[in-house]
Amino acid sequence: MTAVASLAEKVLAGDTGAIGRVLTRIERRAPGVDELVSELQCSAGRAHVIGVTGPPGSGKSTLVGGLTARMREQGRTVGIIAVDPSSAITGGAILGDRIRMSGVAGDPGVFIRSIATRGALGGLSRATLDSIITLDAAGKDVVIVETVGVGQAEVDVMSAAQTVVVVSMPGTGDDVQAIKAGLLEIADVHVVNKFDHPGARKTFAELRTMLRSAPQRPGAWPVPVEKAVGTTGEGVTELVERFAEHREWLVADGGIERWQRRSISTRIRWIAEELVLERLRPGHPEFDRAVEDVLAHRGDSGSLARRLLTQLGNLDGRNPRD
Ligand SMILES: Nc1nc2c(ncn2[C@@H]2O[C@H](COP(=O)(O)OP(=O)(O)O)[C@@H](O)[C@H]2O)c(=O)[nH]1
Ligand SMILES: [Mg+2]
Repeated sequence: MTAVASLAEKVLAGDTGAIGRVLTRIERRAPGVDELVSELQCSAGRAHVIGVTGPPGSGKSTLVGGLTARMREQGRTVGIIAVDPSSAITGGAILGDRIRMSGVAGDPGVFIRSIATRGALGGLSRATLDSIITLDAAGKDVVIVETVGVGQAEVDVMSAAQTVVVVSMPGTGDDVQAIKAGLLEIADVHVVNKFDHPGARKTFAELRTMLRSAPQRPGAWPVPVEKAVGTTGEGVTELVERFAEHREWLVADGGIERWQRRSISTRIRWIAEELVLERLRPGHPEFDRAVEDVLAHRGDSGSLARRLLTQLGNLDGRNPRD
């Protein structure tokens, strides 16, 4: 058995050490990781993938801790991915999250991992999706992805979720922050956290008004607005119920299958793009030949680009640098 096959097998058996090793390979984009995740993807597709986003400090991590505890009471296993690209700069943010989630940290039915991949365009989304696939294949019943809803890269990460939860907190100004950040459109469930704070009712009412005034497509999921106090666990049971309802709605509406199609096509595109880009660059013999041909007027850039793609059609998996 190859090393990749045995590592995949261990993940499928739910081996915590193996899951950790695969997630590290994903984050580092280690050689062979695409094959590994592709193999795991064949056994994925069971987990409910829940994305939790919202402004920094709104209580996402605190809520994720509470939600996880509730799901554990229901006997479900949980994988948590905390996506935090800023932590590479700020340092301790992730550790703080871990401590806040520590109520569930020692539980073998809970796997927590932070991702701080920055670097390449789409690197964050890719590491997130591959990590979700790994935890799903490892048999986690629920995979929760937490990411701060500030930049486009973080919002993009949410496309890997089946149910998107947007956490708001009582505003300091007039606006609900979620609206400013463009999170309104992607929410399947809204929650106004810190309901122990004055001003929470106002935020709640604003959000509800906003949602009611948005045009509703017939048969669409009616996006609920919930209240919570992350620090006491108030509202967590209701949130978990809404997630289950949304999942049921997705199943009936064909949404899970659409999600699977989307994840598969996204990965095919990423891998194909990478295979192509690896070969379409100076130093690759066919590429250099095309450049010389254009220079010597033996063709134009467009036709030679097409010729290169045809040549790439005979991909045999060989690395051109070998
Ligand atoms: N008063 C109050 N504080 C909360 C509540 N939920 C979270 N917090 C606090 O808000 C701060 C930020 O919480 P955290 O979960 O790290 O937010 P995140 O950045 O969205 O993950 C922490 O000090 C929490 O203890 C809540 O419902 N009420
Ligand atoms: Mg957090």
